[in-house]
Amino acid sequence: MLDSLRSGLQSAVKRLLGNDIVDEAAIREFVRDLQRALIQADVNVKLVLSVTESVRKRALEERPPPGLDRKNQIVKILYEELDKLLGGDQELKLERTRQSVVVMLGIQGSGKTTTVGKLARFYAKRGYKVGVVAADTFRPGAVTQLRTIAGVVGVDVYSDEKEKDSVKIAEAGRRTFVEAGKNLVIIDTAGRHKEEQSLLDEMSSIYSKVRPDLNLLVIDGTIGQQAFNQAAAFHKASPVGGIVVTKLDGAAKGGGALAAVGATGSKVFFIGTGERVDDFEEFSATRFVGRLLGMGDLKALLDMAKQVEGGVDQKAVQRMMSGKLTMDDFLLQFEQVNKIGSLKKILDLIPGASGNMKSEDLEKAERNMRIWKSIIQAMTAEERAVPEKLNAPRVKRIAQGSGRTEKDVRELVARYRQTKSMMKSGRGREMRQFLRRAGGQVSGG
Ligand SMILES: Nc1nc2c(ncn2[C@@H]2O[C@H](COP(=O)(O)OP(=O)(O)OP(=O)(O)O)[C@@H](O)[C@H]2O)c(=O)[nH]1
Ligand SMILES: [Mg+2]
Repeated sequence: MLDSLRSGLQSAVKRLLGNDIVDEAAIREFVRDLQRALIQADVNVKLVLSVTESVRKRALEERPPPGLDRKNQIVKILYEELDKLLGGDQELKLERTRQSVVVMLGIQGSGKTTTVGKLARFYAKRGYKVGVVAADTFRPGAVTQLRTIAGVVGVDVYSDEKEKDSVKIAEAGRRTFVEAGKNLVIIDTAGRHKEEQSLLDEMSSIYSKVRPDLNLLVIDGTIGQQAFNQAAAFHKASPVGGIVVTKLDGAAKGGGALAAVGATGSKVFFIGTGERVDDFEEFSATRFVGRLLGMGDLKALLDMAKQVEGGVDQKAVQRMMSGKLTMDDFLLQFEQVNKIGSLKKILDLIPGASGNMKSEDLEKAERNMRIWKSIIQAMTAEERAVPEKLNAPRVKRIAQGSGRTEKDVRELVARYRQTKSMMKSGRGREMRQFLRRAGGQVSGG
């Protein structure tokens, strides 16, 4: 996805990091590389200039915080500015305890009907009872298309092919599904062009009659910076509560579309990355930029640096860097993670893991963390210091003492071993570098 933008940004960063000293000339060159990459992705020129000017100014003026060198500081600045350009982090809140109604808007072919299916799948998987309404009376075969997609996803469809008034269908569909106890009703509408006043009128009437919780605008990512005008025009006709940018798979101009939408102040909640119902992701600018820059770990590192500043146990750091790891160190790592708020940031430190975490996995990881903590607390001081001593009878005793199963205990031991060998191997390099910086004067590793 967005391969050319990614490679453009990454080569700019690589060139910056390759400089021995970062002086004004190096920063100027970096800014020019950035401009080239962003303009190629069809980001609006004014936006490009404003974002790169901020990067340049901050790179020259700001001093790196303790634990971060100048080059990494500049990458961090880029990260923050791109994150801001794309609108930061936001999540769509459709409570499962309520009955939410969503109306899809968007011009012909933007991907509304496909997105109805993707959204239905997304929420059905999370336990929502979803119903979709075929209120497109404009396109021949629209009902059949929606029925096919709904069949794949396994959600109910409301349609009425004798009724020609889309507003009436939308109203009736909404009523039917609300009465049936659905907690998410998604209404598919006709493709409409902003010039076609009759269709804009239809959209306003659907909005005023149906009173949806959310008007979700679908924009084709291949149109690039044009997305700005499209989003603005729709918003004028009917209040847009959120945006889905589709076709970001292979869309060279996708970056431009995302930036343009960010500039309208509307929130991008989801992106479409292919034709299949699963080619769909929640959009988080922070994660997205991390992926673009190929360093999903950066934010986690920065957060950790902030958290542990001044509060590092030097001895523990030294032990960990030498490849020795007691259960207490292991627990300390967990607690560090707890303080930061989520295990995700640690996982992001591991190259290849960034951005791939599903929230189910995350919940599982956090649950494990609670279990392991109680297990470690049931160990003796000796067992914590030398976990190699954990034989079968000890495992049994610890399981009983902590109220967990022996399997849980064995899992913890296995995970401890893995972590320990990771600390020693190349994959632990980021972690060791981080620890070294956080630990200041500590050497080795
Ligand atoms: N590659 C790719 N294709 C997509 C994506 N989303 C939709 N499409 C394709 O775009 C085309 C149009 O999608 P539809 O969902 O029918 O668009 P629509 O907005 O409902 O169109 P109208 O009902 O005519 O207004 C279809 O061929 C979809 O398969 C996406 O994220 N990636
Ligand atoms: Mg359609």
